Amino acid sequence: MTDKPTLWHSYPSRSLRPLWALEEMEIDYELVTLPFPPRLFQREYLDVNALGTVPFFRHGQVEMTESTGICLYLVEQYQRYDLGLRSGDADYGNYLNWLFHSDATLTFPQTLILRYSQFEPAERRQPQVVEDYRLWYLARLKRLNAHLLDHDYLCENRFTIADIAVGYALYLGEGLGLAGFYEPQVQAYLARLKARPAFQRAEPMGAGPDSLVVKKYPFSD
Ligand SMILES: N[C@@H](CCC(=O)N[C@@H](CS)C(=O)NCC(=O)O)C(=O)O
Repeated sequence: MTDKPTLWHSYPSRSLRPLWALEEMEIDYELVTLPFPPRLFQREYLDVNALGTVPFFRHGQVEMTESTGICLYLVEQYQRYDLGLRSGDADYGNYLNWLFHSDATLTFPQTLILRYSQFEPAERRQPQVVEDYRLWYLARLKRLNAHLLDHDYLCENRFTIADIAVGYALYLGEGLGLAGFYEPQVQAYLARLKARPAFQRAEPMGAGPDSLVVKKYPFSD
């Protein structure tokens, strides 16, 4: 495949994951930045991605909507196993597990926190849901807490897209004001990821004066 890939991205959404991966891999790509949520502020985006969600990714005939899946695609398609693992590698099961863990376990509770602390109109906010899922999220960090006691990274003790996937979940939690509840080894891991030049290039892309400002815990208005 020779075409340049195109990524549709909104600051500070999880489209940061493939953007960060593209920067790590130094792949030539096109970036389309959108206001958040594009479903409300850029209605014509629905013609590109009927879901209205970000990211959206196009590479030739390939179209993808899953941020971690796009990272995996980039590793495989560009043969960038310096940032990923092969199926024969001893840590491959862990690699897949962390990739899926990043959303199925770690961002899922945070979407409920976001929705019921700030995205819904005031009369539909649900402080009990917010508190329950704050505790749920922090409890679901248990596996990561244990792993990081004696590892600097998730797989083969080197940086891979599994760190991008899980690192974004931690960054989202930080945006929600929850990083103060992270164990010291998780705080140090997040700082290590954020210090990477590719993260520092990718993170501010698409940010502007009208960008979404995420309210932080305890979310008082
Ligand atoms: N599973 C998808 C989820 C995509 C998603 O829900 N993105 C959020 C931003 S983090 C979004 O676009 N929300 C806006 C909306 O639902 O309108 C992924 O990992 O990329």
